[in-house]
Amino acid sequence: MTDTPFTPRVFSGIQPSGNLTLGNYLGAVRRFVEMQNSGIETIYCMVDMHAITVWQDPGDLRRRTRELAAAYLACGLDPKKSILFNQSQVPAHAELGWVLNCVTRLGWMNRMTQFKDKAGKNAEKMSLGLYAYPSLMAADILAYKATHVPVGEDQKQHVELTRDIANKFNHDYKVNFFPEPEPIIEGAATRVMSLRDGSKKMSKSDPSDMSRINMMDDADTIAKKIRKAKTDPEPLPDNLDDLAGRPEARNLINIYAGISGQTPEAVIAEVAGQQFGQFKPLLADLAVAHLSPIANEMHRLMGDVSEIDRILGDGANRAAEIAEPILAEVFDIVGFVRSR
Ligand code: AQP
Repeated sequence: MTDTPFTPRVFSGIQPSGNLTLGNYLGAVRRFVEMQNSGIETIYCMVDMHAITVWQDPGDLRRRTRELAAAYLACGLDPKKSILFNQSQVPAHAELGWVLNCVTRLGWMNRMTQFKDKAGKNAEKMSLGLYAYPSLMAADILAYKATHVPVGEDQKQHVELTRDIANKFNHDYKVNFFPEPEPIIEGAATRVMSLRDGSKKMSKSDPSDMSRINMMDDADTIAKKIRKAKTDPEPLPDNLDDLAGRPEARNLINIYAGISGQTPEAVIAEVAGQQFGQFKPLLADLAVAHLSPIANEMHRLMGDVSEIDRILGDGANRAAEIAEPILAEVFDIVGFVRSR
């Protein structure tokens, strides 16, 4: 992490828009846990307001928000060390979001690749919320003056936009109020790809369940998905350069490295010469051994949703205590009369 004149503070979030995937886990949640244990203040959110930028069945959204909270806890986030809450319960996100909508330039938003990917040819039919998503994400981060944002590779552009928005706010109002937060993109699996198509990101909302490993999948399902993962007929080489042009093979090596905590270089040296018939069972065993205890703990936690709601409520109170004075200062800076 680089030096910043602002007190280090970590913020990140995940949408409760589907089953948490192995991609979310390796790209984001594992980093969340590492940062929590590094002694910096950490704030982790279930960003339910982002989730509704595309249609969510209300009952599913409620269940998935609690499941995501259960996943955070089962993966090692500790509500005594980190602030855990769902975004809609802290109004400062939406309120700062509006102010930042008025700072953000349309030209910047038009360059956001995630909107283009998600909207495809149907941009006219997408919600205004989906288009404005990155400016609300900037508010999520800046409402806490967060300095570091652990994310997967796909979110890098949004964190860079947050830096532009912070910078323009500071410049327009002649203040040094917001930090320019840094994306923290680390580990062997910062972009886990679909198991069915090595050119597409593994995603909660992919229509094919076989494209991803869900954190609540049972051992047989994990093994089946890995067995059926798309690969090629060549054996594994002894170096990563020779995996160029073999995205599915590279993805499985990265997943193995991400789960085992090794580098992809070390993994390829270990499995050089193996056919996928040998390598896939090794990967399946590793994934099942690592993920099954997390899934079991998630199921246990989901047996008592009132306890999950209590943890989220407590987190929201603590988050609001930090965000409200920052928002009040923003109101003063922009010239809103605070009449009550
Ligand atoms: N495939 C991935 N590999 C590594 N990291 C990933 N992340 C997402 N997919 C991968 C990281 O997970 C965090 C949470 O993402 P999000 O829920 O805010 O939205 P997303 O990036 O759009 O993730 P999904 O799974 O693809 O969700 P949907 O399908 O709802 O859009 C982020 O840090 C992200 O980088």
